[in-house]
Amino acid sequence: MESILKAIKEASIEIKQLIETGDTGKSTNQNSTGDTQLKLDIASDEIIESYFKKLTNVKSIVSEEQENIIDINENGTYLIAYDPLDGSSLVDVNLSVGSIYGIYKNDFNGQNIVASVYVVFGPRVELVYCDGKTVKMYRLQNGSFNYIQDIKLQEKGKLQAPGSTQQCWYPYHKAMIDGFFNDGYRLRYSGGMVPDLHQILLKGGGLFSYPSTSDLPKGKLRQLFEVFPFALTYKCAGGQAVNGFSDVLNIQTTHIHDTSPCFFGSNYEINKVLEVYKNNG
Ligand code: FDP
Repeated sequence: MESILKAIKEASIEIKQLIETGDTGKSTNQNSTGDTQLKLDIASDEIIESYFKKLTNVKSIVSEEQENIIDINENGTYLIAYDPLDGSSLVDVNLSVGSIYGIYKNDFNGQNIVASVYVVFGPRVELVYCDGKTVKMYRLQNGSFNYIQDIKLQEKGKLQAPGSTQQCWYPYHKAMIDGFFNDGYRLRYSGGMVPDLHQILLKGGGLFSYPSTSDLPKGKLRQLFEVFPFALTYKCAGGQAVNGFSDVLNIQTTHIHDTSPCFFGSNYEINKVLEVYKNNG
């Protein structure tokens, strides 16, 4: 695992430079979910792939930007699913973006995720590593990632980040979100999953939701690259991650680009979600 972490750190330093100086324009390609790829998406993907291809303990990798799994070493132990530059359309307005990595054993499935990493590229570059037990944050300072703190959620927070558009929310979901606001929760939604979830983790708690909607009944966020890595992180930080009804890591993935409704948060908010969805979903 050390070598994977080292590769992610080195790739992140290159991606930071790319974000600072690279072309934020669109490419002519689409990824498998139909999003037009930005030149930054493709370039970040190439950087990460080149680092992972050098590792003997990696069996295969799959990127959100690519159609298929790439096999690397038949005898490798780890399978890595990654989103090279999540929220890349925010770079041109100079908001924070991030990379997300899920590290699996045996196959790409929620039950088999063993570690996760995300990197936030904001005013500072921070890397959060979850080894399946604890959640540790590192900050890029003078060219190296230094340990800053362990991350632990409180039982209840004060923030909420509600994804998608109200037009497409089901009435019970809207009532739940309104209920949190009526209880004094503050809106914190940048449109970048990585900084939005990072904020809730560092401010002690709250709720990030990307539900099933009338236009996207299976949600928008991808299980392997986005949902499962953050689910592991939130669970190990003392919170929960659910699909509305149960632990999101118990979902069976049938295709590498499958999506799922998802809710990440501290215990109080997630228990409320489970209660509302049990009675309505
Ligand atoms: P984006 O499409 O800009 O890449 O990964 C998808 C994502 O961003 C997340 O980072 C973000 O949380 C979400 O989509 C935002 O979607 P909505 O605008 O539908 O809320």
